[in-house]
Amino acid sequence: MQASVIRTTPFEGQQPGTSGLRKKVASFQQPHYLENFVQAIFDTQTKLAGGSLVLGGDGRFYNREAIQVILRMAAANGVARVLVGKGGILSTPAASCIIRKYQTQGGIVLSASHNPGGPSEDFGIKFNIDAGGPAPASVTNAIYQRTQTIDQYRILDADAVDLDQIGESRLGELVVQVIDPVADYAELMASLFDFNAIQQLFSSGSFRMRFDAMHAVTGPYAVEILERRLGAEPGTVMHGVPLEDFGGGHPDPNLVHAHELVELTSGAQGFDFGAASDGDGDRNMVLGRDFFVTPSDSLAVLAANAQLTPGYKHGISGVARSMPTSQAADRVAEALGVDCFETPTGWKFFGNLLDAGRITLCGEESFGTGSDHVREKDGLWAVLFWLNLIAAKRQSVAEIVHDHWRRFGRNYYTRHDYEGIDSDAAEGLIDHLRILLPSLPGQQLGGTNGGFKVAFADDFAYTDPIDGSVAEQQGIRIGFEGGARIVLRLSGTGTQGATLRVYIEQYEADSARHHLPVQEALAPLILIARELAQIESRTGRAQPDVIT
Ligand code: VG1
Ligand code: CO
Repeated sequence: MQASVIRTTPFEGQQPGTSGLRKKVASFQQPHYLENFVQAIFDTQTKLAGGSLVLGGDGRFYNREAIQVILRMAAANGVARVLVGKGGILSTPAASCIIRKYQTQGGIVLSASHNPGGPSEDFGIKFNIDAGGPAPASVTNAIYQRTQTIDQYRILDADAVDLDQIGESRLGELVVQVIDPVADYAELMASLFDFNAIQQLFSSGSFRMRFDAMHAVTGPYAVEILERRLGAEPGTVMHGVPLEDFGGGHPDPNLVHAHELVELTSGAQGFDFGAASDGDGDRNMVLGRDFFVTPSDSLAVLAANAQLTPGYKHGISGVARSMPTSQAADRVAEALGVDCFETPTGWKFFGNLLDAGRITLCGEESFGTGSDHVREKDGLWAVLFWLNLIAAKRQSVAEIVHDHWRRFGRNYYTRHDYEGIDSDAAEGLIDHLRILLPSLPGQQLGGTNGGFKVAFADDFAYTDPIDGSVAEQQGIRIGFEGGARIVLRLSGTGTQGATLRVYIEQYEADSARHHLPVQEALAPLILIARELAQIESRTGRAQPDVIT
């Protein structure tokens, strides 16, 4: 077997976004496109030569092809060992777990997360560092810089590796170790949560749940953990077989895309608990009977009750949330007397805080919750955390959240997404807001009676408290007296046009007012956001595409 050096030229736009490089499959299928990016990883992450690497993906279309290319390139670039998930499968949190457990020099995860899959849909690749988390900007920038000057890559001439047999084989000097993608992760979960209590909950017969894996990567993980280890009834896991196109669905666990689960948990006969995860297994949605837990509330509830689980019985050192995430967790942190950090969108910003022990839990409004057990958000972990709380408190999901609101107040919260809008129009909208920012503080918006007075308005910038790195222009924040907020930013994970995200939040201390329909409770602020940002005239959209 021989390594070839292939001449190549740079591609435009290989800049990783919020979470890796995501493009249409057709982009990745262009000759040299994937290879250039992978070579840029090997050229800049020099510890990989002679070291080990974790490799796997969410099973979407092009996953297996990409893995074969990366294995041959790893061999030609002097990587000593690659741990690859059987069938090419590794969820994002499992990849993080395995990087940490086996102390590899990093990992490559193939996923476009919640974006649809298939020949005409999306593919993605991201590099995770040796701590197990997504590469920080310093690393992704270096990789991107390299893609702009690359003129050759190295690849071994070899046959495809059998990804479906657990065990070791060789590709030139490289040892390819096909591993069980679930075992290490399941063991970690068993060490954090009270599996006996959850088992009893299932065997009591009075608690029934469904987990919707959305034909994405968590199917095998959920079947092993929920059905085999915890004894949930067979069939608890729906859509449990990973498919290359996710069965034609959109593997995004929210009220729109997981509507089947919403229906199953509705009405008097509905299931007590419903949960779903996304394409790569790092997101979670939690439902009770006739009850939706907003991800922001979920983070706050987990923080307030963490000591009820074995893994967090000593309490939490601190909590962090992404900037657009509601301030519900801030109130819990204050009550617990621990720090609460506000970071830009994207999991990479939690890494330093977790490594430094400054936080134990962290989360994002986008159905992401996690802790210091790995360095990624973790969908199934959040579901197990909720099951542990339900078992420990012997309360329903709705009761747990209502109690929480009574104690801390309720942060009404919604996100409105305008998808696939014209990129120039989207940039123009944000530029217009940037110009408005200095004039906003002190203004009364939404009418003088019952209106909202602007307390601050800025374009969010973050200085990492550990390494001092600065991230600017991370979203428009308009804060009002009393804690209400409007946040607007453009998505960094889409592959077509632009997506405008509008996040709206309002605090309500009075428990007599905790039961309003969310969109109704937030209607005045929603109107303010639409008018201030001139959404309809600039984007041509009268309504958002997705409301969560
Ligand atoms: C979105 C979410 C963000 C999340 C990111 C990756 O990014 O808003 O909170 O970290 O997806 O999640 P954006 O830039 O489109 O708003 V995943 O599950 O796609 O890895
Ligand atoms: Co994801």
